[in-house]
Amino acid sequence: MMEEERYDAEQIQVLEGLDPVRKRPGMYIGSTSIDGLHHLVYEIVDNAIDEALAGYCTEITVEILPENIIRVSDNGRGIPTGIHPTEGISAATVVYTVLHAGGKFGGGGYKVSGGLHGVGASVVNALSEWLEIRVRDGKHEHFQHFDRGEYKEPLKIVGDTQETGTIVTFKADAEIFETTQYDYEVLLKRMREQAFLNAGIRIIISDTRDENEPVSETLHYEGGIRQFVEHIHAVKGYESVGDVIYVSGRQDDSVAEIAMQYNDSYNEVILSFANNIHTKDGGSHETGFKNALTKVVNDYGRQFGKLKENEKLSGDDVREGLTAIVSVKLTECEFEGQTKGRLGNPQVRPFVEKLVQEKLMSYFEMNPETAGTIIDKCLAARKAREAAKAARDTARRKTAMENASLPGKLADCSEHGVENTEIYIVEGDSAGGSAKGGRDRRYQAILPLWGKMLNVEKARIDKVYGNEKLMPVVTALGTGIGEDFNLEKLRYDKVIIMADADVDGCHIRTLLLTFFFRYMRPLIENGNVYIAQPPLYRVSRGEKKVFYAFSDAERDKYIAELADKDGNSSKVAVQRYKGLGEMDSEQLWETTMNPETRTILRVKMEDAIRADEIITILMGDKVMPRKDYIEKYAKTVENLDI
Ligand code: 28F
Repeated sequence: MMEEERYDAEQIQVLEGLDPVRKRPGMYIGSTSIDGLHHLVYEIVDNAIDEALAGYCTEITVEILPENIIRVSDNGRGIPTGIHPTEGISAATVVYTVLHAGGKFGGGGYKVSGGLHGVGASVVNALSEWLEIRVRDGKHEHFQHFDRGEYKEPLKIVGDTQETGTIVTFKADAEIFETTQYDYEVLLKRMREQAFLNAGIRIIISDTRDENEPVSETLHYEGGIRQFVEHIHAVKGYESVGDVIYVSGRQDDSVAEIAMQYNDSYNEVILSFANNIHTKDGGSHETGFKNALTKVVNDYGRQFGKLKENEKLSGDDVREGLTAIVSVKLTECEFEGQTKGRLGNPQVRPFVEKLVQEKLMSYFEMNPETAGTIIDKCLAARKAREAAKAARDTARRKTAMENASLPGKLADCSEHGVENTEIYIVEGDSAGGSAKGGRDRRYQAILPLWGKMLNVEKARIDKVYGNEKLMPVVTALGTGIGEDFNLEKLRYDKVIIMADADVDGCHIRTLLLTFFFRYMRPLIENGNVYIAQPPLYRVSRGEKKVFYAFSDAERDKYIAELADKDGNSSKVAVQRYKGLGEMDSEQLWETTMNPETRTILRVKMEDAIRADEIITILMGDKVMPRKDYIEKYAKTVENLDI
C-alpha cells in the first residue's frame, strides 16, 4: 500500500512534467508539421550519437516500420537503469519522463549533439501515442512502456543478455501531428549528414513500410566531412579542382574541422554546423573560416608573386567554385537570429580563424601545385567579376537611357500598379499564342520564352545580361537582378511559370526556378512565384460533358462517372494533353488560367533550393559518368514535379 502511494505521487509529478509539451508542442519541436514529426526521430538519434561521441557506441540503426512506427537502436552502454538519487526512479525513466532531464544530472558537459531545441527524449515520449524503451546493460534487458508519456509500471528486467545498448520504439501521436507519415528521403539525408559529421559511426537506415519494396542504406564514412565534400560534388556533377583540403584543431573543450575543395562551377557552397546542427545562417565559425581563407589566399599569392602589390582578391573571388564544410563541436552553443540558424559564441571566430590561417598556409606551402591552381582560379574569378561589373554598368546605363523598353514578345496587361496582376511565363510560341488568346488582358500578361537558355549552373551573372531568353524575363519583371534587385519595382503581383507537364517542361521550370533562386531570391522569399497546373487529360462524353483531369487517378474517376450504368465506357473520349499547345485558348483559360477554376502552386524556398540542387542533374552533358548517383537522386526530380 505504502509502496503504491509513493509511486502515485511520482506519477503526478511526471504528469505535470510533460503536460506543457502536449499543450504547446510547437515550443519544443518547432512545429507539428512533417518537420516536427521528423524532429522526433532526430531527438532520439541525437542521444545515440552522443553515446557514440562519448566513445561507447559504433552503430546506430534507424528503422521506419509499418504503420510509421520508428525504432532506433544503438550498441552503446545503455541508458543507466539505477535508481536516481533525488527522483527515486530509474535514471532511464527520468530521461524519458522529466522535461530537460539532462539538467537533473548536473552535467551540461554530456550532451554534444542536439536537435533544434535540444529538449530530448521526454518530449518525444510526450508526443508519442506509445513509446517503449529496452536497455541492455550486459547482464539484463530492462523494459518500460509509456502511453502519451505516462507509465503504469516502472522499468523492469524482462530477460538476460550479454549485449549492451538502447532500443527505443515509438509511434508518433496522430492527435498531435498533422501527418504521421515519414519521408524516407528526408530522414536518409539527415542520417547521411550525421554520418559525415561523425566520422566512423555506422548508421543503418531502413524503411519496411511497403513490404514489397523494402529499402535500406548503410551510412559509414571513415573520411567524415572530407567525404561530405566529395559527395556534394558527385551529386551536383561538379568536376573537382585540386584535392580535398582538411584541417582540424582543438582549443580547450572546443573542436573544429574544415574540409574544402574547389570545383569547375561558379557556385559557392559552404555548409556549417555547430554540434552537428546545421547553421543555415552561418555565424562565428563560418565568419572565422571565410576571413582566414581570404587572408591566406591573398598572403600566399603575394608571397609567391602571383598577386601584384596593389591587387587584392575579395572574399567572393576566393570562394567562387568552392565547396566547404565547417563543423565545430562546443560544450555549449548559442544559436541566434529569428530561426536560431546562426552560431553566436564570439570566441569561436578567432579560434577557427587562427586554426585555418596556420594550417591552410602550411598546406599551401607544402602543396604548391594545388595552391597555384587555386590562386589561378581565384584570379580568373576576379577578372570575371570585373567583366560582370562592366556588363551591369552598361545595362544600368542602357536602362536609364531607354527607360527599360519592354520586350517585344510581351503581351502586357492593361491595368498596372494594382494588386492581382499576373505574368505568365510560357515556354513555346504555340502555347504562348493560346495563352494570349485566352487570358483576361486586364490583369494577365503573357511572356512567351524563346531562344537558347543560359546554363545557369555554369554561368556568371555577366552572361545573364547577354542572354536572349532570360533578359526579356528580367525586363518584364522590372526588378533587376543580383545586387540591383529591387522588389518594389516588380511589375506584377504573381509571376506564374507555365510549362508542359513533361520532361522538357520540368526542365524549363527547374531552370527558371534556379534562375530566380540565384538572381532574384527575394521574389521567392516573398512568395511571388507560382507554378501553373495544366491538366493532363480531357475526359468527355459528347459535347456537353467535359472534365479535366490532373492525374491518372482523376482521369479514371471521370471515366467511371461518364460511363454507362453497366460500366461500358466506349462512349467516353479521353484526350491526353502532351503539351499546352494542344489546348485551344478557351480550354487553357478554363483549366489553367481562370482564377476561379485553376490551381496554381506557390513556390516555397525549399522548392527553389531543391531545384538549385538538381539543376546539374538535369543539365545532362558531363553527368553521364555519374550514372549511379543520378539514378539515385533523379527521384528528387520527380518530386519537384510538385
Ligand atoms: C536509441 C537511442 O538514447 N542511447 C543512449 C546512453 C548512455 C548513457 C546515458 C544514454 C543522463 C545525462 C548521463 C551510460 N553509461 N539511444 C540512446 N545511451 N544516456 S542515451 O546517460 C544519460 C545520463 O548524463 C550512459 C554511463 N553514462 C552514460
